Amino acid sequence: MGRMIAISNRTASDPKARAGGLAVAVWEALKSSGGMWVGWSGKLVNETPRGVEVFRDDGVEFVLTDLTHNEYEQYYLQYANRVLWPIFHYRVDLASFDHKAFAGYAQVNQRIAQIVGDRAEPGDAVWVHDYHYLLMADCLRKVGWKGPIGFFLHIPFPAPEVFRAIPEHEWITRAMCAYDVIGFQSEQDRQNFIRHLIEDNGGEDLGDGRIRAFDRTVKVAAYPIGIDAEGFEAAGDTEEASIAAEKIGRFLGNRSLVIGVDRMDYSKGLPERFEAVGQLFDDHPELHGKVSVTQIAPPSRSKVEEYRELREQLDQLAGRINGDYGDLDWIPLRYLARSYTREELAGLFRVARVGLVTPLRDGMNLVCKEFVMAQTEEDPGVLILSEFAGAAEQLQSALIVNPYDRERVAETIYTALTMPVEERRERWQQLRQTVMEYDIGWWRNSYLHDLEAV
Ligand code: ADQ
Repeated sequence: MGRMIAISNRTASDPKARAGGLAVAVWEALKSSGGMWVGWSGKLVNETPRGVEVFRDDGVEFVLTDLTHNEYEQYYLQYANRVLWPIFHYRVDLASFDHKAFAGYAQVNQRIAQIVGDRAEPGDAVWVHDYHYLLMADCLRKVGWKGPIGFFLHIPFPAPEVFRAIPEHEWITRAMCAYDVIGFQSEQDRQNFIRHLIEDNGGEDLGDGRIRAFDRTVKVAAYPIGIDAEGFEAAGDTEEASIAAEKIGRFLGNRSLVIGVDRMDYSKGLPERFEAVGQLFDDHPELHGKVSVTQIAPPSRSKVEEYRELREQLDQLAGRINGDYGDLDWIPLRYLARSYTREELAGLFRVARVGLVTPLRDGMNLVCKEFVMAQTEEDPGVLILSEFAGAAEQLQSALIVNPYDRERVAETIYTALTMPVEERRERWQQLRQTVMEYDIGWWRNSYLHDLEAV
């Protein structure tokens, strides 16, 4: 095969952005084929840029374009983040529909497709990432590209009944069928999409993972994304990790640490999690002063109103819980609205007795896999995982919870805190094996194997 061309909203053009798992996976795929990475530069301008910024780094060619303020507003803030993100996470109540925003979204897809079409050569393969570019294959076909195009959706694909709330759903589905391979995080997502193709759009299941719809044949499969498992394990052994562990140790004393780490997003179930923590201290006064819950949640997308409201809600809830249960020498729930490095997180996870990963919906969720890899055999912590995270399909040895069930989540935290070390070890060993086997390299190879077979 020729070069790989990746398209995503943001690229890892900045070497610092290459630390995360996904960026590394895509980077490796591009490097080995002398590939190209196309996306937004992160800069905003007043008029549609005529040119692009092109540079090479370590054999990978970056092709970046600025967005106009208007494009940013319609494509990114409105359509991607206030239509697709909420709907795909089952939050029809938070979606705000707007035909103009869809037009802007389609235009940016088309503009990026033109940039790629001008540069792609026969033999290349295109790999498109995430919900910002659902229409990309159709746009690429319009500019004459005939080679293979794969798509991977990092977030959930909702039940068809929910997806159909999007006014432009038919247009989107038809455009998606221009892809050759569509990858989802979970079996559930794959089934939702197939059901939508068959029940709502007259598609036909060809029985070999391929579906025929809108006069096209598309391979639809689940490729659960993983992490750089060995790398994360090693991050826990660094000095930076020890320093973070020691720092939080000073605050903890001999209390047990329950930790949560999430982007501040309404899909992550943070208010529900805080309520469950309140319930735990209500039900178990014997834990007062003995447990410290720390939630790390850096604000994201703060230009979107729903995210500002979430921030206020969390401030209030944390204040109330600490007011109700705290004491002169004890803060029950600490909530830090900032981010930490991978090494620091690995150090904090290692100290933690319980990892709380309770999203209301999550494509995969990588934090739970990172939590597993940061544990040691001697004294492994317990993972509490939402049944609505894609990762729950793989990590059945975690304590699986319904994040809406406050009382049950509280009881599960109690179970985790009092679990004997033998059971903790047994569960952790199973989890670790899965996270190691289905790591980020497995994900990339299995996806690219299918794309190359097109
Ligand atoms: P996200 O919604 O961003 O990703 P997640 O999978 O948990 O969610 O990945 C977050 C990454 O950011 C993790 O590597 C985590 O360590 C890091 N992170 C989170 N909070 C942090 C903090 N306070 N400080 C530093 N780092 C922090 C989307 C989808 C997911 C899917 C991924 C990958 O929503 O479902 O798993 O893409 O496909």
